[in-house]
Order: sequence, then structure tokens, then C-alpha cells
Amino acid sequence: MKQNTPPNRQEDKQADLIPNKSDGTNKFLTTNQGVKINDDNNSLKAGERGPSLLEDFILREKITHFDHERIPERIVHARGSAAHGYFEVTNPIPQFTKAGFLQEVGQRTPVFTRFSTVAGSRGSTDLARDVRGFSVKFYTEAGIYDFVGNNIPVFFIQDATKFPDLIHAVKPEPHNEIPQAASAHDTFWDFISLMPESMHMIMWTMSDRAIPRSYRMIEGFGVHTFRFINEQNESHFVKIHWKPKLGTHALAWDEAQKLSGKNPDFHREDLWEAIDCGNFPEWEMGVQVIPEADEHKYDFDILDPTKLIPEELVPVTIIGKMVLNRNPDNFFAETEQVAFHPGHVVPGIDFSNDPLLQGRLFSYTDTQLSRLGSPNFHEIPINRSISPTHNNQRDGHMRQEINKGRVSYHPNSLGGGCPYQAKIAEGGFASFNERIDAVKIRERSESFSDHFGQATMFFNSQTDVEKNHIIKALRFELGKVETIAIRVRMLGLLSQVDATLAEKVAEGLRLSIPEILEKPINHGVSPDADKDKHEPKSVLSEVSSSDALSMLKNPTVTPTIESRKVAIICADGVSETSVMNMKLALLKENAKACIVAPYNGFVTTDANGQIPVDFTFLTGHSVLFDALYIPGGLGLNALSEDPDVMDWINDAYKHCKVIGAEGEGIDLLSGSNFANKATNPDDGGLVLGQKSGNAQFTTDFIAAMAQHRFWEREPQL
Ligand code: HDD
Repeated sequence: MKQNTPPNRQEDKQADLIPNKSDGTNKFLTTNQGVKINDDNNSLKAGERGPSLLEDFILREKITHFDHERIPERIVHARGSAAHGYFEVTNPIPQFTKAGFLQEVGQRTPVFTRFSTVAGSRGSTDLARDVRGFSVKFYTEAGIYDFVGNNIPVFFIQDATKFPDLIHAVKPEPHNEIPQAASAHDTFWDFISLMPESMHMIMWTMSDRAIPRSYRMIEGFGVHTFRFINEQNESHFVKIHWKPKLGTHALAWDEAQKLSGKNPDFHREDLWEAIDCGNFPEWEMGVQVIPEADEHKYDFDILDPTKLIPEELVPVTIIGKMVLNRNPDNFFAETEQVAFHPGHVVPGIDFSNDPLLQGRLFSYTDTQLSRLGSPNFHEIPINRSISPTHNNQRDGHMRQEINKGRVSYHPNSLGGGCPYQAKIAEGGFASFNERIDAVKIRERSESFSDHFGQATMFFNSQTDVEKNHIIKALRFELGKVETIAIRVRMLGLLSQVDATLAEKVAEGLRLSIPEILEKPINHGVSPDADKDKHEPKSVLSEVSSSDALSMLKNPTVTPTIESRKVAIICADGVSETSVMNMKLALLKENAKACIVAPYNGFVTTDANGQIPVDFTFLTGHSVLFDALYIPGGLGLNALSEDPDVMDWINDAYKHCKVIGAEGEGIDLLSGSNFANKATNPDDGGLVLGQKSGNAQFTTDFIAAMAQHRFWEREPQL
């Protein structure tokens, strides 16, 4: 029955978590058994200078707990950050799905969303060139639905059985555990060079998608084709997308590497701070819906996870939005213990036969058993469903639930048949009755043999700047590979994607592209397989170029500087009017200004005022900011002697950031690597105002910042 106001369950998960929260403020220190502790500083000893006594239960408990504080990190996606929020329906699609949480405009469901890198361990840098994980736990009225996707819409491999090989290849090499959180090493590229099916994904991971500016500025993709099931039990295939409100933006690779040293928590901190100060990140959720009848309509197989469906063929329909508005209270309890699983679905959502997805359906519960240590991981507060759970599963490590009665089986008469099964009409989950008439076979479908067509489409879709970044990324990665034969094999594969791409990479490596083998080898099939049938192909897509695949061409988002960070370079004698004008203008745009000076404390302005300093040239760096502003004022010239200041300015220019300077601030640029540009600017990212306090200047500076980066500067660097 329709309600007048849409169900708003947004706060239900927070309410559910309250009984598990603990706060020691104004409380006695106790043992885990509730005994008040009188002395937490000294162990029990036989005499002041004597040996410790085994009897000391307070010491034993404290040390034992400490000894067991760590759990195994996730085998992949170990490094991550998460936040609470809600999902709101904006455009219900009951014609496609009966999923209860997608039915009414304005309906809100609580979510917990975790972003991650893939290859690095828990303590590794946020800034690795890597895929980003994008997982959303929906606490729906009909049970948990987990979306477990990435910021890239395709994957390296077509069959789950290759996943351990892929991960072994990309992780640090086993003999010396080097390198951490990096794909630029021999074992990764050895594997990739023998797996032509990975070429589409490689185009994405070598693109700027793999070095995002922020978790708040990445797209999310479910990768696999799933199914939506409606009330009439009709199935439609579906691909799920998340589009960030702030648009998709990237860092420069040199910047990302420097950030790994200056602030390896850059993405983690960015997400935390944004939520903390009310800049709640937001994504629209969209779907590409494909009728059952169109399953075989395309020149690729919709079950093949190395393929995307171009938006030109099936547009994305926006159905809702996600807002993240609350940081976790405790990283371990929530972010570390959350357990996602693509197999956690609710009625209205079902699986396709994508062989990568099918393998994942096994892996995720299995991994929690070793990571969280018990089949009862669903009882951990962050994983707990807000809809009631009743079944006959019992016992196991750390069981929390106290099941009453003598019955723990079904069917039963002693318990009155309870808990009882739900009819489909009562919300019972029933798998879609797909007709399958097949022979049991360990083989890959011939329809999965196009390994290059969409890689070429992706490359074609990029702007020149983006193509150049891909070329440079490949030169970097393959340049770090020591085995020349692997580099050469990769050039062979790249030449099947795009001749110019391969040539440009080959130039950087000083190698020649090998003669293309008449029949490239498909190492992804059995030695007994029919080689002709499985020969890697390039099927040229009917969509030769798709704007949605380019970050720079994507016109969907209104330019904004919301939540961006600007460093204001100061020294004693800085123009107070200029600093205050800029600070105010940035604040109005919801951006953040930080004062940087040679020393901590405060700077004294030309009007004898004092402005508190946020960073020094030592504690910060321009890589931590989106733009630099150098105001006027006598005293600024003194900074030209400081190599750290010049390093800040030169790097900001090199990383194609906006640099604004006024009055004496412009003089400071004369000592930079781009001094000639500073006197005769033909670069929209250099905003120069002769007079301090000019209103037009701030407007121009903000407009330039809204363009994110001036990548066109790169060829002149
Ligand atoms: Fe996976 C974690 C995404 C293929 C096995 N995966 C994990 C996470 C994300 C993904 C985002 C982190 C979840 C979190 O934040 O806790 N994985 C993907 C995507 C894939 C994919 C988008 C391809 C389309 N994964 C994949 C395969 C397998 C796994 C083929 C195994 C056969 N993935 C795992 C895992 C992890 C995991 C080992 C490690 C930690 C965890 O599950 O909870 O089970």
C-alpha cells in the first residue's frame, strides 16, 4: 500500500548502533570484567624491585588483549576509508525492480560506504596508481544489499579462477616483498602481457582514473551485468553507475608520488574533513537497463566483465542519490570490520552468469571467515541488518544472539514450524527462474574473445592530454620492468589497441614494436582448447568513441570550487586587504583558504594586523592544495630567497594548478621556472592582478580554479 510520506529510514542504522557505543567520559577505569582499577601504571611485583607476579590479572588481561588487537587485513582492498550516509530515491523504476528500497520518490535508506585502493596493504599510501574500490552497504527494510564495485567499469580478467593469479602478480613480489602498492614491477606486467583480455582495463588503469584527486571525485561501477526483477517476475539486465556531484578529477602523476611522502593519508583525510565541515559528498545512482530480449544484440557479450555498455547504446537513467554525511566513530569497529559481499542481494535484484561474478559469490563470505574469524560476522554492529533476522543457524565463535527454545531445525512441529518461510508475495527471496539447458564444460565462450575492440574505443575517446597521460603512465610502468622480453610483449599488445600509442610508448623505452604475430596467443585458455575459436580478436565497436569515458570531455557537471583548498603564501608585511578579500571570496564559494608562512604562529600584515598561520613551507607543500594565491605586500620579496617557497611555486605550475598573484606577489614569480610566462601570460591558469584588492581578480581566480587544472600547460614544461 502506498504511503503519503515516503519511508525515511535514514536514521535507523544509527539508532541500531547506539547500544554498542561506549564512551569513557566521567567513568571509572575498569577491567573487561567490570572491576574498578586502582593503579594502571604499575604491575604487581614481589617487592618494589622484584619480579612480576603471574597473579596480576589486570596486567595479564591488558597485555593479552593488546597481543590480539590485529586481525588479518583484507587480501585485496586492504587500505580504505568509509562513511555513513543515506540513499534517496529520486526516480523510482518499479517497472524494472521490486526492490523495496527503490520504490518511492524521497524514500531514504541508510548506507555505509567504503572506498579503497586494491593492491597496497593497510598502511600503504592513498596515492598509488591503482583501481579504487567503491562499496555501498544498504541497510534496507528487506535486508542488506551490498553494492561492491570499482571506479572503473571493467575488470582485468573474465573468469574468477584467474583472480588469485592476477592478485599474486600485482602484490609485492614474494621473495622480497617489494614494491608496496605499485603495479610497476615485473610480475604484474609479465602476467598482463600474457593475458590479452586485460587490455581494456589496462587502458583505464593507465589513465588518470587511477590517480583521483579525491574519493569524492570518482565514479562507481558495478562492473558486472546484474538482473533487476519486477513484481511480475520479469527480468531485465542492469549495469549500475554512480556519478559524483563534484565531477571526476585527477592528480598529476608526479604530484601523486610526492603526496605519498607529504601526506599518504591524503584521500582519507580529504573525505574525513569534507564530511566534518559539512561538505557532504554526493553521488547520483544511475542504471543502464537492457531487456532480456536484447541479451545478444551487441557486438560484445554483456556477461563479459572486460566490456562496458557505451552510454550511446544504452543511456544511464538516474534513479537516486547517495549523500555521505557522517564519519565513523571508530575506524576498526566500523571501517575495518565492515564486510561487503556482491552476493548480499534483496528481492528485486539478482545475478547474471558473468563467470567473474559467479566466482565472487563464493569468495566474499569465505574471506570474512579468516579475516573476521567467525561465521557470526553478520552480528558485528556495522554488518548487522536493521531488518530482523531469524533462522536455525547456531553457535560458532563469538555468538552474540541468545536463541531461545529447543528447536533449531526446519521443518519442525515442536516450535510450531517457526521461523517460517515467506511466500514470494510476503517478500521471500526466490532466484530468477532462468532456463538453462547446457553441457557441463570447462571452457570460455567464444563471444568473450574480443580483447582489443573496447580498449581501442577507450583510447579513441580520450582527449590529447588524456592520451598523453596514458602514454606516460605506460612508459613509467614498463620502464620499471626489468625484463626486456616483458616490455616487448606489452608493446605487441599495445600495438593491437592503437598504433600511435604503441609507437609513443616504444619511443620512451627505446624499443621496437615486435612483428605482430599472425595469431596472437591466448594464454587464458586450456592447451587443449580450439586455438582458432579462442584467438584474441579486435571487434571494432559500433561506438568508436564515447565522451562519457573521458574525464575531461565529460560535460555533465557544473564547474565548482566547493571544498577545494587554496594556499595563501604570506610573510610579514603581506597585504591584509588582499588576504582577507581572497579568504572571504573563497569562503563564499565553500572553498578553504590556508595561510602559509615561513614560520608557525602568525604573520603581521601591512596594516599591523595578525593572521594565524596554518602551514609553514616546511610542514606543507603545494601538492596538498588545489591552487596557490600570492598576495601583494612589501615583505613578500624576502621569500624569493627561500628554496622551499620556490619549490612550492614551481611544483604548483608543473602540476598545472592555478596560481594567482597580485602586486609584489607577481615579483616573486620572477624567480620561478616559469618567469617568462609570469611577465607575458598566455596561460589561463596564471591569474595576475597588478593592483591588490581588485574584485575582478578574485572572480578570475575562482573561475580558473573551477576548471581544476590547466593540463594544456604540459607540453611547454
Ligand atoms: Fe573483490 C574485496 C571489488 C573481483 C575477491 N572487492 C573487494 C572490495 C571491493 C571489491 C570494492 C573491498 C570491499 C570492502 O570495502 O571491504 N572485486 C571487486 C570488483 C571486482 C572484484 C569490482 C570485479 C568486478 N574480488 C573479485 C574476484 C574475487 C574477489 C574475482 C575472487 C574470486 N574481493 C575479493 C575478496 C575481498 C574483496 C578476497 C577482500 C576483502 C573482502 O573481499 O571482503 O573476497
